[in-house]
Amino acid sequence: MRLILMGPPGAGKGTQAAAVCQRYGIPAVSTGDIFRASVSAGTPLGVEARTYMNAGEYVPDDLTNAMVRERLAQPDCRRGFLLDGYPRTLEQVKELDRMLADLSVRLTGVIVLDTDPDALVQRLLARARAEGRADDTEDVIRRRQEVYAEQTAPLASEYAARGVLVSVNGNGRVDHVTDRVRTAIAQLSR
Ligand code: B4P
Repeated sequence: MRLILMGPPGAGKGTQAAAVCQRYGIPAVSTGDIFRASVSAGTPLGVEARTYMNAGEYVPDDLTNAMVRERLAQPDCRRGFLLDGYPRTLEQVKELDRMLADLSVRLTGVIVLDTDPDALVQRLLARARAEGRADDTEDVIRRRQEVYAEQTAPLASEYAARGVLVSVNGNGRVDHVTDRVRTAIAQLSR
């Protein structure tokens, strides 16, 4: 199983990735989580990524692609993986195509979480109150939504044209969304 989970900030990617990975026994490769861990550890990657993340901008493709290539080469990814938040640009799509070709594997499919825009902001503001993430302030949330619309939303058309995209309703209770994601995975695996 080799899946991509897409959706705007706050759509529930991280939340659903955890449920999928537990159920199917595959690792979640979350570029956001890896960047945050690098920032906390103060690595050179973290120092570079931090400025972009705190402004709501994407980390440059070359850094992000190199990090994912290294992660997908780890032994735990041999049986499959779920990419959470990657690819986010057309350049990342092209590089992921090359990585999969180099590993001689194919993508099972792409799931897009389609969530009401007002709910997205409310979720992220709630997370800001609970966790205090540096990029969950109202201005930065707005910028992240814009960057998603400009740079990432077009990726859905690209994967739809390849016939590997399923859109899932991301509204409502977490467990209800999880049920819909499972149905989508069953559809993609057929
Ligand atoms: P991410 O960590 O991917 O941040 P995100 O888009 O906000 O998604 P996240 O997974 O955290 O939130 P979720 O929707 O699950 O990226 C952060 C930054 O890293 C980016 O802005 C960028 O700078 C950088 N980055 C990452 N990947 C990159 C790439 N490929 N290229 C370049 N830069 C990259 O959940 C949000 C909240 O909603 C949570 O609090 C959750 O509990 C809640 N929630 C989820 N489902 C819900 C539901 N059904 N009902 C109510 N609440 C729900």
